[in-house]
Amino acid sequence: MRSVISPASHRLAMSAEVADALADGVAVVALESTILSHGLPPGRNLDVGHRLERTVREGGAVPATIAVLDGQALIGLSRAQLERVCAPDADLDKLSLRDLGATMALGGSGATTVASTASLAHAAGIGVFGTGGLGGVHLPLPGTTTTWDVSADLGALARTPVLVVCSGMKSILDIPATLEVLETNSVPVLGYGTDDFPSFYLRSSGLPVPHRVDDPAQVAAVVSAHRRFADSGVLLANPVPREFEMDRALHDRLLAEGMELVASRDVHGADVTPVLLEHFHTASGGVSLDANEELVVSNVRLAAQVAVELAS
Ligand code: PSU
Ligand code: MN
Repeated sequence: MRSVISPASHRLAMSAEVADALADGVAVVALESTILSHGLPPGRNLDVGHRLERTVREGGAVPATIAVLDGQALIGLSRAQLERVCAPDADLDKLSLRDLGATMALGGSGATTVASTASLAHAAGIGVFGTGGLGGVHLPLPGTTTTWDVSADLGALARTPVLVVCSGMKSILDIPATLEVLETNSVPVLGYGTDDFPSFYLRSSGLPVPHRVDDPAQVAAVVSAHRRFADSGVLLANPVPREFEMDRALHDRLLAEGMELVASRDVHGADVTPVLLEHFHTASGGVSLDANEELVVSNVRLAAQVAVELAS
């Protein structure tokens, strides 16, 4: 009997450029779309989207920005598709891995997080992914003692053999708890040129990384060695470039304000990060936006270098 709904794999649409690169063994770097649709303001997001793709190309790899549009998981966006994701009136949902199947089967659209981008990248045969920040274990909101808000990014990394290059996670999360969950799930955490785990806007969270690497060849060697024993992902933590690191006092003040805001407005779940980001961006007069853009560009540049190493 013919099935009515085609399997999800039939709805995976690769751009010709990405398909050719994968067929020819050319390095490919996956890029997520939530960072554009929910992490950066309209206008700025499209410029950053183009800049990230350009950065990957300059590094000798092919960019594959990933999103779901009209029920199709797109691996590599056309100019028009990238514009649609970044449009001020795009109104895209933020799709974590749990949302992918439903959105694809029901013909919906949305932007992909680290969890869903990594999963789609792996399904497409892409092993390297560059982004900004990872989701993690949330801190309990004021007035509560526990949280069940643990990002699906961690579960996806536990099961998906993809290298994720990021600048750690924001200090709005419980960073020690997040590192524990990564350890439980056998996800190696590498510090790039640092012994400290970074916290997005700041170069150090005050916590050490278990392993330090100092060049793309070392990263590629670790990924290859890890692959022989485990199917989990690898996290490469690359601190924000020194000249764009935020002032720690300003950072700490905005964080405290942001947490208050989230609690007072009764914001929950997937909306927490976008609301906090928006507060940082407006209240810092754009300083956090510059830091955000530059750290993602730096991560994507590094991702391209590692992808080239792995492809050679
Ligand atoms: N951290 C950021 N910027 C972001 C995100 C995280 O600094 O845009 C996005 C990423 O797409 C990440 C997702 O995968 O938020 C995690 O969301 P949640 O905590 O709801 O799982
Ligand atoms: Mn969450």
